[in-house]
Amino acid sequence: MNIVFIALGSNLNNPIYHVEKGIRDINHLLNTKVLKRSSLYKSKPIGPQNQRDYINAVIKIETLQEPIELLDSLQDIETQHHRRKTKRWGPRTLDLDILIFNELEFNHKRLTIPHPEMINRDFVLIPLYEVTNYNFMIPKYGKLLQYI
Ligand code: ROI
Repeated sequence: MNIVFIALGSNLNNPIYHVEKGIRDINHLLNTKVLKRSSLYKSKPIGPQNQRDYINAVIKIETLQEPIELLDSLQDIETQHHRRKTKRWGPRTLDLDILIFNELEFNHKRLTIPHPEMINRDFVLIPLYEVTNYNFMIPKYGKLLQYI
């Protein structure tokens, strides 16, 4: 079984609905189960400010899917939520990012694991702290972030 952390974010058309439905959609993926979820967090947009506040959450899942397979599954869910590829850092109905995948370091043109920006984003780290009780490891940062 793979243990994976995923960040969810939305700031369009009832963002709470999209994040909650996104969690249920992930739980329904083949060979995948949501083990734990964070609360919902509301935050100001990082990046361009002329967009609405975001709702963010992080979940912990177990899955038999491999990284690119899981990426395809998550992109299918984003598409079902009418995610449109607009401008970079623009508003979105649902954004699903793979943060950590076991202890894997993975570099592929479509996907980098651990997520290269996660360490800079409070809207990812704070829900991740909640889900893990501060007890997690980001592979390329060794155990520096394993607090307890
Ligand atoms: N800002 C916040 N607060 N939450 C997000 O999920 C989010 N996602 C993004 C950018 C545009 C970087 N800003 C964000 O993709």
